[in-house]
Amino acid sequence: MEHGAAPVAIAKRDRVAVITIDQPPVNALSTAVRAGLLDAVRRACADRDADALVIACAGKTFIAGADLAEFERPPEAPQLPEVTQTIEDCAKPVVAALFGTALGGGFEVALACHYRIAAPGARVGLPEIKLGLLPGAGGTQRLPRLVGFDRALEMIVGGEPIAAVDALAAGAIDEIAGDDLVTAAIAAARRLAGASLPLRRSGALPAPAVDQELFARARRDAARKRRGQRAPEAAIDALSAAARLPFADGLGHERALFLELRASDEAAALRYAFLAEREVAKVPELGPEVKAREVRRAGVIGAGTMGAGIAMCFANAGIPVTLLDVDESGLARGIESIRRNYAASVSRGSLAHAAMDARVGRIVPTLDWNSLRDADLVVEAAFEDLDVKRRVFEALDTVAKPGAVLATNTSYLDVATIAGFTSRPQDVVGMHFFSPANVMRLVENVRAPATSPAVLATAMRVGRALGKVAVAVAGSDGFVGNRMLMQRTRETFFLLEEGALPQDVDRALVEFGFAMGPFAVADLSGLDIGWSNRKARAHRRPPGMRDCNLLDQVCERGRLGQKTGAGWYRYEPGSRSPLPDTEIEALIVEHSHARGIERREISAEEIVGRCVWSMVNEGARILEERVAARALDIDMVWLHGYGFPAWRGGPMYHADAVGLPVVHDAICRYRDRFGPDFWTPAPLLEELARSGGRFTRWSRVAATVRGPS
Ligand code: 3H9
Repeated sequence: MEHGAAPVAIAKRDRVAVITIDQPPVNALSTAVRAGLLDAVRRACADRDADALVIACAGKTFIAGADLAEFERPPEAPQLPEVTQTIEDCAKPVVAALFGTALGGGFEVALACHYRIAAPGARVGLPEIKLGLLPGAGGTQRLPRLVGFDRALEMIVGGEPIAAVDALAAGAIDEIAGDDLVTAAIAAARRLAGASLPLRRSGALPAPAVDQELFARARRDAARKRRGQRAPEAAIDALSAAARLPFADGLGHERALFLELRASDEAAALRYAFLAEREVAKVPELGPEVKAREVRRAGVIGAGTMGAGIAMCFANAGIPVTLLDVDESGLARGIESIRRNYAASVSRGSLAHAAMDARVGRIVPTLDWNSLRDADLVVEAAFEDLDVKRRVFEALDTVAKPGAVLATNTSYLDVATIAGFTSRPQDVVGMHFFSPANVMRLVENVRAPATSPAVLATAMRVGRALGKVAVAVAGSDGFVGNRMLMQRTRETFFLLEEGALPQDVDRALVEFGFAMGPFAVADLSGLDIGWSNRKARAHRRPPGMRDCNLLDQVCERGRLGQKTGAGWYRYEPGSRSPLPDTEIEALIVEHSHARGIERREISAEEIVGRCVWSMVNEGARILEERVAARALDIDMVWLHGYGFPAWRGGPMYHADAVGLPVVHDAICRYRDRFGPDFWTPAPLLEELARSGGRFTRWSRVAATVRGPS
């Protein structure tokens, strides 16, 4: 084998130069790969003993895109557009052999080839938008010439990869290979070399005719669905340039937009979010010596909405699960809701009938505690009451096999107390799923002081196996997510009594980037949850501390949210659209009056500042108290469990980006105005603001999880 600049090699088979990229883990296009590929293509083009070229990859995937690690530096030569243009201009046929995930710059390399052949399981796509970018090596110009503008818009602005069969049907690839991809690619290359037809160069194809209204519609959609982000609009601009301009000019336009986005705050935040999603799985205190336990069978206790959703997660991941309830009709309702849920996916076309049957078949309903004997992990999702938890864990302790992981889905109760109901606290861990559990990606894995490292490691691995973003946290009231949420919720109520209305608060936070405002979300999930939580904590409120009881007043009127047709908003029958309600306005105004508060105009800036900085201040305490090990753990909780806009990175990243001195000053101003009870800056925030530090760069020597393994 003849080697180009490492990590790209050329081998000759049947007078075809097979260029193989070998850059683990995903063959990303680092500077070395781009240089090696460019050199290899040039040499193979000039090689008299080669009639054609194949571009292939070693490892588990074709090139998965540009190397994200290089984005913190200015672009280095050779840049990808030069590589793709050299490929397209090659006088000999160039065939791309695609497998795994050919994404971003990787798929752009393939689009510049003269022929694309894919393994049956391959997926291809241009997901740059998810990183705040657009395809920057000809993707916006070549793809529409192959598949049309409708499809190109869908793939580039949507960013979802598509399966090889769909890519073939759309015209994005030319062939699906049988068994041996590289052999099939060589055969295709030989065929093209032997044919007298001119090579099909994507860039030389005419741009299909398109109605400009398509782009106008796409802009309107993007403004609605991806509010506040620049990348979708830029991608649509680049695509519309493909319709208007000659190919070379379109490329120039695309490149200028790409470079603008590459340097944007939005792209930096999304890159952080991408890498943090991977980093979060690597718990600092779990060294390589800690081995997770095998989980082949699971159990779930409680067939309510939460338990049924958790059982579905196991079934979806191929893990058989026993679903136990103590009440026969409750169990039947749970199973019925599972069936309904799956049937809805089948009718939407997102799940095959056979897959539904297989999943339902993995869930075994039972009323008998002994059925949990074989489970390697049991998740308790019973009623949120310490006495109920006691009964469940005492019973579980008598039936679960030795070494089984016993998890509680509690959202507020103390995991250590629950662990104390068993004779094996080292095996008890919190696994806090979010509702609906089969949809929401977040799981907070809560370690109590006695939880063994192997048990935490098992919860982390199971979370990942279920397709979740699992975040390791320590026991604390509300863990990470709800503890920070309590701060924000308090401020939203204070804002109401000071002068805002629910729609003002919601609008400001939606403008900030949340998918929904907090009052609309509360109506959706039901106000009674927050109400009972509030009642349960009433005794903890120090006398004389400011408290707003508007939630009690709304709930006492029977307004419990969408399910009762009214909550913070009103709802027309059969509709889920929140409508501002004069009754609520009157109630709030009356409340302010009764408390002697003079209502005032409150700016969106103040609403966002008080909501977000109160969370960040609590986040700083969460770090100090080691409830979360890193700022990225907190950010992942908020991105995946609470709809914090990914393009702002997460609350802690966002605070860093705004500047900690600015955040600290804002909190001090609120303290001067509203008093120190809720607005004393956390010591860690003070220290970092003073020293020029950042939450996302801050770390301490990791604590180790105590207890036997
Ligand atoms: C682009 O291409 C712009 C162009 O238009 C440029 C034009 C000029 N770079 O996800 P996994 C690492 S933008 C560097 O756990 P999976 C990842 O961090 C890019 N590293 O595996 C992890 O590292 P570690 C467009 C990368 O099997 C390891 O690989 N491309 C990159 O579940 C395994 O990753 C994309 O947006 C990268 N590009 O999923 C694709 N990608 O082991 C982004 C991954 O240290 N990548 N790593 O934790 C993905 O979607 C998934 O990683 C992929 C594999 C589907 C490929």
